[in-house]
Amino acid sequence: MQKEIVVSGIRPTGNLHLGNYFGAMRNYVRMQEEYNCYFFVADWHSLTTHPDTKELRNSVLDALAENIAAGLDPEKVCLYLQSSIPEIAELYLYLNMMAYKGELEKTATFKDKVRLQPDNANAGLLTYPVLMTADILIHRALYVPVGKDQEQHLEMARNFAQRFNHRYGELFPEPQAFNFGAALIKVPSLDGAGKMSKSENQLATLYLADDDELIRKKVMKAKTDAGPTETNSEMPGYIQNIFQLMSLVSEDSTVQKFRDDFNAASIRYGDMKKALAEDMVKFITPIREKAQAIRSDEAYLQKVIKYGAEKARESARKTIEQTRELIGLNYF
Ligand code: AQP
Repeated sequence: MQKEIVVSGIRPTGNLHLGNYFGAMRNYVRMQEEYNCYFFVADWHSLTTHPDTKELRNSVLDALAENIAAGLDPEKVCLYLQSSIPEIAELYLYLNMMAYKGELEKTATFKDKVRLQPDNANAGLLTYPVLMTADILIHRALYVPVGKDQEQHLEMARNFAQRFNHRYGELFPEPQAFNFGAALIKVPSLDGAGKMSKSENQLATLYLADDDELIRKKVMKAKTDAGPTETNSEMPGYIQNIFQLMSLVSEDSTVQKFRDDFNAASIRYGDMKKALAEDMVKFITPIREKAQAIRSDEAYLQKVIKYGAEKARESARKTIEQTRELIGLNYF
């Protein structure tokens, strides 16, 4: 039986963090045996917000190393760079003819980014969901393992796929966000405001490259309060976040102990944060150390990039040929 096709990407805009790990990378690793997986580093996408490319090469290699350290096997999945596949840019061009200014302007991430960079509201930022659709459709993927922040983009990708199929003929499946049937994940930042992110909220984000002391420092600074004064109180959002983070890396019994303490109004947040910090250190340290070792072998990473580009282009070429055929751009 043919394996179902999966695509997902990560922007090389900084060090990868726990949000990237639990929203995306963990599923990449879980899917690599059962699915036909294409995972990429989205270097074109990073240019929409990071026009200065001095750090780009480093960030691309870091992202590759961190993904491999997290368990991705470049022999099992196709691991490549977005800019290695010119066919994606061609598909992006066709899809742009089916994307309307009004719907793009309404996209939440576009509005957010324009607020953050009012002097650089470029067309690439506006058409980000179109390029993301091209990334997915170029391999005709059905599943896209992503975090909750990408839900709206996936809905747009389905719309664009439908429009293409309707206008030129059936070619693309309608891609679905994927988390093994569970709700998509949003890993909250430690200050209780928003999600962990590569370039915003850095002191409230735990990066896979953070050293043990920095992890402890960040966790101990997480927002708490004096604790509940009555049993079975309602839990404030920022405390729920700490429980959510704990449930990602700690034993169930540890989470339950602090939940019981909270309900008994006897919780000591200092103790809870100390336990969380130690479990975070235990979780992040092996990934960080492995990533450092892989990152120091540039020759190996170059090989991964080259091998990935060859495999990804083979699949992309087939899609572009059929796309041109359906549109009527087949002159010889
Ligand atoms: N906090 C998060 N929780 C769950 N999933 C998350 N993802 C990102 N943050 C969280 C998922 O990681 C994948 C890669 O997304 P990205 O490259 O867009 O990551 P980012 O950290 O949000 O980085 P940006 O957009 O590059 O952020 P800034 O603006 O900080 O520079 C996706 O599957 C995403 O869902």
